[in-house]
Amino acid sequence: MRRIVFATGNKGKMREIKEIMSGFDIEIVSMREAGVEVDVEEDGTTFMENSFIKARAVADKCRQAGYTDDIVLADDSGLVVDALGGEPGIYSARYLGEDTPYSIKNAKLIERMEGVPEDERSARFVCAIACVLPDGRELGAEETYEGAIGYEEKGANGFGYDPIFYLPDRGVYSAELDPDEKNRISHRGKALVKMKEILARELGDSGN
Ligand code: ITT
Repeated sequence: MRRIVFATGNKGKMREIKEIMSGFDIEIVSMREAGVEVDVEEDGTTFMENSFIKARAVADKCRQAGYTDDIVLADDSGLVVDALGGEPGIYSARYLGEDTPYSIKNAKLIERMEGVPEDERSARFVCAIACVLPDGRELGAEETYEGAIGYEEKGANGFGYDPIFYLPDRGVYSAELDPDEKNRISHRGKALVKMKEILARELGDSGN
């Protein structure tokens, strides 16, 4: 049976990816579950470039391991804060150090936003999904999740920067949303649905 190998080592992302793709009738495994884990240097200059760097590296590893029929997907994502010139952007995972707890990264961002007025606190999560098909064809999809940087950490759901990502229209923080609700409106949820549609067209079936 054809399966999708997801080129991510991030547990929060993988949990969401499995939730979002639970309605897709195809087996989804992480690169760890597939035994094709790689740690590549993400030296691209955009989310999409980095996403393809990860997807190609894992696709190569899959082919070497004899998995010639696997579809490989990767997610490169991050938080873009307008008042900080787009930081942390593609460096979101590496911001203040890869292993630094998010409580510290989040506190630092709130501190850097001190004095920034309400209407200049806009921010967005960006998610670029890269796909490498068994025949080498490459497909990409990118989406955003719009919000603002809040004044405190709130909520226990999600991961990473969700506790400081405020949704002005809803009056809640992203980490306060039910997982299903976040997945319905998030950068990752929307980019994966878009990729599903692209894949269905490319593979010439319903994608289900
Ligand atoms: P992989 O490369 O193995 O997938 P990573 O954590 O290094 O894992 P990225 O380079 O794409 O992944 O970095 C994305 C970072 O952006 C992630 O570690 C979070 O800090 C942040 N991020 C992305 N999506 C998020 C979301 O939905 N909620 C909160 N933070 C998010």
